Formats: sequence, structure tokens, C-alpha cells
Amino acid sequence: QQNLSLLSPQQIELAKMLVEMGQSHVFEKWTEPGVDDDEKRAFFDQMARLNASYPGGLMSYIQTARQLLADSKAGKNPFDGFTPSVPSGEVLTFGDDNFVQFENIGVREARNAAFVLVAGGLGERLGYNGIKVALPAESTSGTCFLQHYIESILALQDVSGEHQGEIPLVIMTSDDTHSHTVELLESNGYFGMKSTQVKLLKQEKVACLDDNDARFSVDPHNKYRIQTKPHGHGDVHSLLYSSGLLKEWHEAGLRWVLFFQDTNGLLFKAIPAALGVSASKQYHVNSLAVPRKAKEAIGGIAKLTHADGRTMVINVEYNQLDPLLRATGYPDGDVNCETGYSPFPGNINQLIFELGPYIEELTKTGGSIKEFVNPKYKDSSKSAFKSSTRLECMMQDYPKTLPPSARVGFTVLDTWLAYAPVKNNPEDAAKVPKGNPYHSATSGEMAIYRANSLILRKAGVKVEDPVNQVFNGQEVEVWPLITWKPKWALTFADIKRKVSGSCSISQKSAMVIKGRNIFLEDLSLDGALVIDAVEETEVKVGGSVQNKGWMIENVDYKDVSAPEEVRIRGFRINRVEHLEKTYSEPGKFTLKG
Ligand code: UGB
Repeated sequence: QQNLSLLSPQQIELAKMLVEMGQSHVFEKWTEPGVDDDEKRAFFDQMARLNASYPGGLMSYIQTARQLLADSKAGKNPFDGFTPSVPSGEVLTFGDDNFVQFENIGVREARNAAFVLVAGGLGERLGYNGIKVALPAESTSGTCFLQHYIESILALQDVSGEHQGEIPLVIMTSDDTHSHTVELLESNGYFGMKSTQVKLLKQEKVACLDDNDARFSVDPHNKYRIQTKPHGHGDVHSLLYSSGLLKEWHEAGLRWVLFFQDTNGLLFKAIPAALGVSASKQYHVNSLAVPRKAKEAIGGIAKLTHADGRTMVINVEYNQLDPLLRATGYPDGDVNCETGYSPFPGNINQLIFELGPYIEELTKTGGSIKEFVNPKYKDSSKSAFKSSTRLECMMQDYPKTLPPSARVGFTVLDTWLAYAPVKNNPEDAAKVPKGNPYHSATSGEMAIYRANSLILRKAGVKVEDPVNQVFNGQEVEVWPLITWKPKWALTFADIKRKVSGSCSISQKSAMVIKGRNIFLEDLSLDGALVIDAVEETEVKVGGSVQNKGWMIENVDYKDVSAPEEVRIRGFRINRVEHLEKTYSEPGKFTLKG
């Protein structure tokens, strides 16, 4: 009964489709024709966007939702007929010959790679008010995650000084993160990357559903809008496909696409070796993994074998692994084995795909990924929801549609080397069961110092043992505060080239290395040292550097006088005394403490 002349033929089609698909309630409270016309037009704009951004359009969204909601109501197990077992993959140990060999291959392969950062998530668990990629990964240099990622990619691009073209970076954003991400990049000159090298792809949200018939939820604040929520990181595949970038990369001769998440300050220490594994084993899909504590909130990688003989190696989300195990002959569910870890490696959701087979698959699927729905029911009749729900999808579910011939593998790396995300707020982190990782801003930062200390130890530096300290209710190891720019060292071989003689670093020390050609030789550090040099300059740092150094001071997360970035990690660095040297002239220099 609305004034149809207001609508374009496409909008009339959309309206008809909505009515036919059982959505006439969305028009129920509309005013008479001629009133609120702008709002009504805006409603159709929203519908057109939702229709265009979902593979197959809204009709397909509603049909899939009905099916998945019916399965959920019936308690259908998404893994029905499948039995899990522990898959075999490549297990690496940092610094051994195997690891070094893979790093060597991987670091050379990186120039054939494109990187894709999924950063559309709001990070509700962390509760930080800004975007997560803008958070400092560590406080010695204040480098934020996005800067660290970009500098790591640039360092990979420059390996051995051969400028072999640019490594593309795609960032998937959402309405929640897009404008802040653009602002962060633009106000920092893209952190040294060319602006044309970075592409942003914004994911759209999907319609929320009120009931098992998949009726759209009308926004309680505006009767001319449908409520929407994020669809999950799985959107990255259809967005990449429809952007045309995959084809462009393929034509440019690229071979790998690496997907990674927003807040893992260790990731790039694992990338070269994992990429080396992909190249050597010719994996179409390679998931990076770490040993996983049973019930830890990361997915487990499992081999699933169907009664009909089909098998796949796939991530099983943490909330599904325990019930699946219980239903298939493991009455204790997800428990640690004699190693103290779950036998299923933990998915850290850093994925390496071979581009050719990836394009081939997406040409068939358009990039749509198997979805799931997770309604919170009011009662056991499962006929009504506590709040609206929506379909979701995960990027690691990509292998679910692959044929059995696809080479799907994984690479397990030491947790201390590869994985320290910042996901949990201080209060929740403090409640994490003892022995399980906090995944907080506190633990994320301390993990960087620990990894750098352990890497230097492995290269022969005597790094003193850490002390235990409590920040925001979380007990962590405090190692010397050691950081370096990715261009200083990407691989263990780089570290070994840059460190020689007899070096030692005391626990209360801090060391920040910013320049590329800085060599530590017979250095004994007991204090704080910050050193930078321009590209053409070589600096040998040695002797005994001793000063009062930097102190770590506790900050309570409830102390609103401190900036949020500081509060959530529970400490700040008080720079009492340090030796800071910047070499801005070309040449060879020696710094003797
Ligand atoms: N993200 C998006 O870009 N868009 C979205 O709509 C949602 C998220 P979370 P999650 O590493 O510990 C994943 O929320 O989804 C981005 C794996 O599924 O941090 O709970 C977001 O910005 C799980 O198997 O994680 O769990 C972020 O960069 C396990 O590996 C990324 O997606 C777990 O991560 C992940 O989003 C983990």
C-alpha cells in the first residue's frame, strides 16, 4: 500500500522478494504513503547493500539461515558421522637445522607472497575503545601492531637488499574499524609502505534474525532499519575474490597468500619458517599452530574421518571440540595428554594458501564459506531466542569445501615464538585458570621480551633469568626488555650474523635496536641501551654498558588517570637512565661501553 512510484524497479523487486520470503513484518509499522519517505528510501538502500554483499543475495541468506536454525533446534551435530583423530603435520623446533632450513626457504619465498590482515573485529573481549591494530605491541618503542606488521612485510620485501617488487598488503575492515584504520595509516604515512601497496576491503554486516523462521530483526531504535551484526572473518575470501586482487596477484606471478589476525606481536617470527614448510611440502593450505592446553579458547586442528571414508584436516572451534570428542568415544572430552597439552594442536588462525589452487576453488564457490549459527535460546523448547542471532563464518573453514586431493597441512611452532594475542580484558585475564595463557595486553607484551631473550640466548648471548611479577592480577615472567625492528633481524640466521663474541644481558636491562646494520660484539649490558643508525651505516656495539636503566612500574587497570593503552597492560616504563645513540652519517662506527 506504499507509494510505489517512489521506488526503482530493483527496489520493487526487493520488496516483493522480502514479502515472498516471509519478511512482510518489516513493513508492518511503516507510516502511510508520503510520510518518512527519506527513511523508507534509506531502508531500501540498506536492503540493497545487504543483498549485494552476500553471495547469492538475501534470498539465499534467509534459506541458509532457516536450514541452519532448524539443524540447531534439532540439536544436529555439525560433525555428524565424523570421528576426530590427531592429524600429522610439521612440528618445528626453533633454531634447529630443520627450522633454519625452512626459514631460509621461506624468507626467499616471501617476495612471492601477499599478506591479508583481518581486522574487522571490534574486539569485544578486550573492551579497548580504539581499534586493536592501533594498540602498542610493546612499550619500549611504542610501536603499534599495524606498524609492526607493515615494517615486518617491508623487511621481508628487502631481504638481502634485492628490491624484487612490492609485497601487497590487504586489510579487511568493517564499519566498526574502517575509518580509524584509514586514519591510522594516513596520519602515519602508511608506516613507510607506499599507500598504493595497501588495499582496504570493508566487510559488510549481515541481517539479524529474530526467530527460527529467520525473520529479520527490526532495529528497536528505527523501524526503517534492520539490525545487523558482523558475519565473521570468513568474509575475507569472498571479498578477496570479488575485488579482483587474486587474479591480479596471480598474473603478477605471486604464489602465496598469508592471512593473519590483528594482535599477535610474535607472528612474524614464525612466518618465514612456516612459509618454508608450505613451499617445501607444497601445501595448498597450511595452518600455523601451537601446542594447545585442553579447553583453551583457541580451536583445535583435527583430522575428521567420515563413516563414508571422507577425511579432512580442519579446525574444530574450542566450544565444539569437547562435545565432539565426548560423542565419539572419548568420555573425558578435551583433556591434556601426558605432554601436559591437548593432543590436538591449537589453531592460531594464521593461514598460508597457495594462490593457484585458492583461485581455482574460489572460482567455483565465489568465496562463500560454510556458515554456522549460534542462537541463545530462551528455554529448552528452543522456539525463541534471548536476543537476535545471525549467520557467521570463519576464514579457517575454507578447507571444508576442498576435494580430498587438496594438500592441507599444518605447522606447529613453539608458543613462545609464534603466538601471544591480545584478546582479553584485565579482569577476565586474571580469571584464566592457572597454567593457561592470559592472552591479555600484559601477557602479549611480556611474550615479546621473552621471545627476544630466548632467541638471543639460542644465539649464544647470556641472558639472565626472568623474575615473576604481577600486573593487573596476572603473574608473568619479566625478561629483559629487548626489542628490535624487523629490518634488524627476521630469521635466526640474521640474529647469528649480528651477534658475536661473548655477550651478556642482565634481567633489569632494556635494549632497543632500531637500525639495520648494528652488530653486537662482546657486549655486556646492565642498564638501558637504545641504538639507531641510517641504512648505510654499520655500528659495532661492545664493551660494558651500565646505567640505572628503565624500571617497570605497576599501573592498576582501574586507574583512569593513566591512558587506556597503559592501564590495560598494568604497567608503564619509567626511563630512569639510558645510553641512546643515533648514527645518522654513513660510515662504520664502534660504540664501546
Ligand atoms: N575479525 C574480522 O575481521 N571480522 C569479523 O567479523 C570478526 C573478526 P577474534 P575468534 O587466534 O585465538 C579466532 O574475535 O574469532 C578479525 C579463531 O576462530 O580475535 O574468537 C578480528 O579483527 C580461533 O580458532 O577471534 O577466534 C581478528 O583479527 C582461534 O584461532 C580475527 O578476525 C582464535 O582466533 C579473529 O577474531 C585465536
